[in-house]
Formats: sequence, C-alpha cells, structure tokens
Amino acid sequence: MTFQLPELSYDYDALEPHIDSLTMEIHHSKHHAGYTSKLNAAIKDTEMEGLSIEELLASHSDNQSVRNNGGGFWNHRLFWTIMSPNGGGRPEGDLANAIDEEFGSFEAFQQSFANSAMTRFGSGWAWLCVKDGGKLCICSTPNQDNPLMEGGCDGQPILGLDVWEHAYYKKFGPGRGDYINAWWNVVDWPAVARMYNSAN
Ligand code: MN3
Repeated sequence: MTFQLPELSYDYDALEPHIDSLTMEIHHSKHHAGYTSKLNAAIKDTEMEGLSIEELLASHSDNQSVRNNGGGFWNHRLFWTIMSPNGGGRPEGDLANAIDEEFGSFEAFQQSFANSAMTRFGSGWAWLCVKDGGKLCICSTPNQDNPLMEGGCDGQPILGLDVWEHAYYKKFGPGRGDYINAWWNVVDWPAVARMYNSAN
C-alpha cells in the first residue's frame, strides 16, 4: 500500500484573496506531493510498509524520513480540509462552548493561537488539539512534527496552521502576522467542529 496525494475539494484559486492561487498550487502539487512520494520511498520494502499513517507517526517517528515526510503528508492532508472558500466566521455548538470554556472567548482563543503560530521560530505548525474528554489545548511543533508523534505536544489535532515560509512568503513576504490574519477568513469551522465531535 502506498500513500496518495489527496485531491483538494476546491480549486487552487478558491481561497483568494486570502491565500493566493500560486501558493496553493505549489504547496499542494510540489510540497505535499514531495512529502507523499518521499514517505512512500521511506517505507518501501521495510517492516513499516502497510502501516497506517497514524501508526507510522505514533511508532516510527524516530525514523527521520518518516518523521519529516510522514508528518508532512499528514499535516497537509489536515490543513486542506480545515480551509474552505466558504470559511471564516466563528464556530458554533459544542466546539464554540469548549473554546469559551477553555480560553474565555473566541477572540481570546484567536489571540492565543496566533501567538503560538507567531512565536514558532523558523518552520513549523500551530495546533488546536482535543484531549481528556473534550478539553482543548493549543501547542506548536517544529518542522513537520505534530502532536501524534513521540515528542510532539499532546492531543488529537483538529486545527493546524502551517507557518513554513512556503505557506505565505509569495503573498506576504516576511509578514507572518498578516498571513495569520488572512487565514482566519478561510478556516472551515464546521469541518473543525466535526473533528472535535468525533475526537471527543
Ligand atoms: Mn506546508
């Protein structure tokens, strides 16, 4: 079994003007495709072949190629599904209640999440995770690490923000904060809420 680059459910230009078309095209067709093919090469003809991506990340992240490319494969697969041309706004229902309970308000959550993304030095990700029966937490990981790995931060990720320069530099240059502000406009809160409810 090999891993396949997932197709996007929207066009490369669908997240304009917040995330530009060329960035989306390169990010998906070059970066994510590269992680996928290198992951397949790393597990080919080894005892890891046939394991799920979650099993690989949980048990084989000491293998540097699995860690980097398996992480890249999983992280981007999540990233595309938590964005939508109809995104933005704020969550509703149980997820909204859990955010209010943990962070005080949606605005306070946004500030804390953006701070986690801003203060990640170099390349990495910011995460919103679920743990302990519905409790939310924010954390950040370097490179393509994620919370599913040994040594990642704890919990099941339901929202992830890619803060590698390849995710924003063409449009925003070094302005990571401007990218984060724009990204809130494409977050697919119903998709995040579905993951919250199933992780819970
Ligand atoms: Mn990326």
